[in-house]
Amino acid sequence: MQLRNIRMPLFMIATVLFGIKTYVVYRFMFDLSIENPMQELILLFNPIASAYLIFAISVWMKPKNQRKYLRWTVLLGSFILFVNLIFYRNFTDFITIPVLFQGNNAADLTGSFLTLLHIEDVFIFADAAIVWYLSRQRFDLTVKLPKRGKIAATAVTFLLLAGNVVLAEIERPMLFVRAFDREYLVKNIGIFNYHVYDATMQTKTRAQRVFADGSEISEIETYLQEKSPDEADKDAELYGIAEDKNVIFVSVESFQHFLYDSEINGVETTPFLNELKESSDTVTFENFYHQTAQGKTSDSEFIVENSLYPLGRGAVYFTHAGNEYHALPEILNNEGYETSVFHANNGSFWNRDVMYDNIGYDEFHDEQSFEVTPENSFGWGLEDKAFFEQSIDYLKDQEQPFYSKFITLTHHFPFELPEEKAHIDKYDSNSNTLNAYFQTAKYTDEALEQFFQQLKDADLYEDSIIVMMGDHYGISDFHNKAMSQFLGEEVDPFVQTQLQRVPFMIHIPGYENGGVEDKVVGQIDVKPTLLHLLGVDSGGDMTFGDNMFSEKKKDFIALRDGSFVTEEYVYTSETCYDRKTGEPLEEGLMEACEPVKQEVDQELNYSDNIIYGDLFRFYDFK
Ligand code: GP9
Ligand code: MN
Repeated sequence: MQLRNIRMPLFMIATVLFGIKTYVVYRFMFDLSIENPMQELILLFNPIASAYLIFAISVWMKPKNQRKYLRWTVLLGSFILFVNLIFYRNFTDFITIPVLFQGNNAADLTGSFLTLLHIEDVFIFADAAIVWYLSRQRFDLTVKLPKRGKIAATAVTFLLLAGNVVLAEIERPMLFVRAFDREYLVKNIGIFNYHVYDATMQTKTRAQRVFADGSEISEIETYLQEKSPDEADKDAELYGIAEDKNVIFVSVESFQHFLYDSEINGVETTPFLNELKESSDTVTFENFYHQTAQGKTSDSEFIVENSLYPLGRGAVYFTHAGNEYHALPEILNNEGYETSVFHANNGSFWNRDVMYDNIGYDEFHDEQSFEVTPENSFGWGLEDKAFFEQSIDYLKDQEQPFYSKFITLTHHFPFELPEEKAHIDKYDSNSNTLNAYFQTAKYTDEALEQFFQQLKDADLYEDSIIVMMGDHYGISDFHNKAMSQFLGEEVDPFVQTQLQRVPFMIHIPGYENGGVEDKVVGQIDVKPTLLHLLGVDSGGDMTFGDNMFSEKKKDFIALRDGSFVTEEYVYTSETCYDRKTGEPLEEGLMEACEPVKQEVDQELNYSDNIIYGDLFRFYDFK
């Protein structure tokens, strides 16, 4: 066929090519779970509807402008898809506007970026190339419709959109109201409409602060008072055990619980942490969940410092760094502690410099405080061993007691390590990420062991307690196939939720009653727990978490996507599982999760309201 015999108008060609391309990308390049034929139909329908919506506007334009408009919109659309795919490969998530404005983070991601590029990505731009080519030929593929034709073409847009909304509503009622899960949104309305939705959310949440007044905070205060154990358990064994001691808090990058006791070819990944877990001077929580969302490390910091939930979109450290908080460093400053953070990355990454200042840290030792050379850095920067070693002098100079947070970096995606520094084999699976994961984990385990020794050598160890926590997952569900191979069981939504467990260990030199605790706890509980250990009364605080040692602790841990874990159940992907067996409850028993589910939604909502409305500005902490 001769190209000039093409009879289809260019805007229709663009619609078909772009629509089908987008479907193929959703279906085969993203990892969206398609559970039934209806979802499959919607997945095919929505890209065509969106493509038509965008390209049919061109019928109102002059031929020359039509060509220009179509060329550039196909290219822009392809680019949006491409950027989302790259982001998805790293985070199994879609871009939101707040994330987009974390520009300096994106710049620092360049190292990971190349690993995230795949050769087949050129396919995403194939339709743009074709449209571009056709629009530059001498034969004219633009349309000149009479007014009625234009109106008819536009009317089709609305029909398609309505069709999409109806299908989505049948498949997932109240999709927009319950939109915790971006994947559901993208599957149902497509990535482009999703971005429009996200922009609307952005405007709405901005307005929320302006219209907030003090009235909401008292309702939340009442809820929290009813829910949480009111008084500090002053008789509890560990109450005040850390009083006047230094607290060294180590946020261990990307460390997941499954690393404990794991082996590759007979070599333990985390021999040091395994040994600590067994020793009586350490309390280890084996059912401790991270609760982070798009803000990753910064979300984990936010949760620990405030015992509030992170936001569902963006990183609070960026979006609400100017809010009023009642954070851990500020409380500890008032108790006479010197407070500091050590992290060998850009001070502005995750907007830390601004947020740390706001929440009361006395000192922030960022990359500038360290000697970073080609020999001691790779991947994301200064390696953990050098990081700890160089921190010791600063630590010695601090006034005691101090509260110091260390954030490690080496065990970060893409988990790169020079060969001579790897003391364990790579795993062997189809995921390079999982394969490499054990090597950097072992490296960090060694770095922690050295750090303990350095603290002893510096005479700091005896007077300190050392808390270690994994910040969030390192292996996203993108690697489920390899993960299933490693675990020897299929990673279903239940297992996926259990994989969100990260280490949490409290090491108390000289203590003899430690051991492994199996209570369900999470990052939200860290602040009240630390205050308990330090003997600081947190009665007047507003926290969504509880002291982990309290008998009256709330019985659920909410994850940011609305999933939750209780002693009995795990609720995720709209299914209630028996936590002990991992089996979904039978039809009819599903309601077992319902009351907790309502509470979880309520609680996440309250926490969001505090942040969006900056409600602590109306509250007097005692
Ligand atoms: C960056 C480091 C890693 O400074 O904390 O951040 P992450 O990508 O894990 O959020
Ligand atoms: Mn992290």
